[in-house]
Amino acid sequence: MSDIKAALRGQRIETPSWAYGNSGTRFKVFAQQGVPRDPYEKLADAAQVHAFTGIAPTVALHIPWDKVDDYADLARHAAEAGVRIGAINSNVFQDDDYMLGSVTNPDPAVRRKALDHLLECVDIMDLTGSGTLKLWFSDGTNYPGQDDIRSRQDRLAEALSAVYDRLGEGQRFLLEYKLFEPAFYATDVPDWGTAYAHCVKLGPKAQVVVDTGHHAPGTNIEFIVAFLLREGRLGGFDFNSRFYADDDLMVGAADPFQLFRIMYEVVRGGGFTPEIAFMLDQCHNIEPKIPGQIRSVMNVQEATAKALLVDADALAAAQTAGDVLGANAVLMDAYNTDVRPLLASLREDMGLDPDPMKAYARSGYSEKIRAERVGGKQAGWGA
Ligand code: LRH
Ligand code: MN
Repeated sequence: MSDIKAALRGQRIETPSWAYGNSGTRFKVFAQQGVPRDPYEKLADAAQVHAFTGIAPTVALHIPWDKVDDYADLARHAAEAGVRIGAINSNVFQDDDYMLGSVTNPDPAVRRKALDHLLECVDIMDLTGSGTLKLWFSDGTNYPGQDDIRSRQDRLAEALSAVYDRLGEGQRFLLEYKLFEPAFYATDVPDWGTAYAHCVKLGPKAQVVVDTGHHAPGTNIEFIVAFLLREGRLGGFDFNSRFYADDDLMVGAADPFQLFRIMYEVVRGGGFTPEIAFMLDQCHNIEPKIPGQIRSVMNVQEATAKALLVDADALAAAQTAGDVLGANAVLMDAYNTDVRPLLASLREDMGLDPDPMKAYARSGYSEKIRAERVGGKQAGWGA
């Protein structure tokens, strides 16, 4: 058990700055009291999640949502709060010029503008000490014939190559795929295969990020994880959960068994390493945001603990013997194990309160920010 505790103690989960701001759907964004007004306050809230879970020391930024005058100062502020800047997320999906695409747009001037933003994000990596650029493109078309699918792939490859060449020492980019939305006919990076093919063409600094909300219903995501790990091209995860589409709900909330199966393939595939970025990408549209992030980190931790509990030798023996039910039972035994006492004791070993949710509620931080953060413009997606 001590080795499992040691592995769990080394777990690192990255929270997204945008989860602390207001978010919603096209129907409504419900503003919440105490929401941050700037990236500094977002980092302060993220530091709370790390303070109570002990395993969330980095925060992903999204540009321009987290645009500041002095990124080095923002990184210093993060360090003072006990966290670090993680992945830098580009945003070429909210500018009017990108209606027909960003790096795949038929207009070379628009493509240039989009590429300049991606290169600016690498500058921000230099200034904040971030080693990871996360690239998601909303690029796609809504009607057959609207644009040439192959030409758009050529344009995409050209931009990715330019970004790849700009990456410095110790820097990489993670290419994110998504089946649909906002494009409703063809998305230019719709699936893991397309992302993988572009990354392999470029080189080892280009890896694939698996957003658990970006697949067709019924997709076996853990197969994709196992495959990308085997290829050495799994760069990370955007964890969330969904009942229908890209719902961005708390990871593990909709399908904790799927999250367990994914983490089992991570453990089995040797992916439980700092090279893999375990990031959350969620929106707390109606629930309180900091407790929502704490709960999400705990959900990943629980799934990971269960995955680490799988009796690998017994499983291998049953698999080799063709013992279908026996093999399945080994995995289900781990999944059906209540790991909450183990994690509570781990937190005590780490000098933390065994119940982060209750400890945060008792801290009075929510009341403090609701009282202090009056006036100013609350942070959001700025859409
Ligand atoms: C796109 C996405 C991407 C982010 C955005 C916040 O759906 O998953 O990772 O840029 O959400
Ligand atoms: Mn994502």
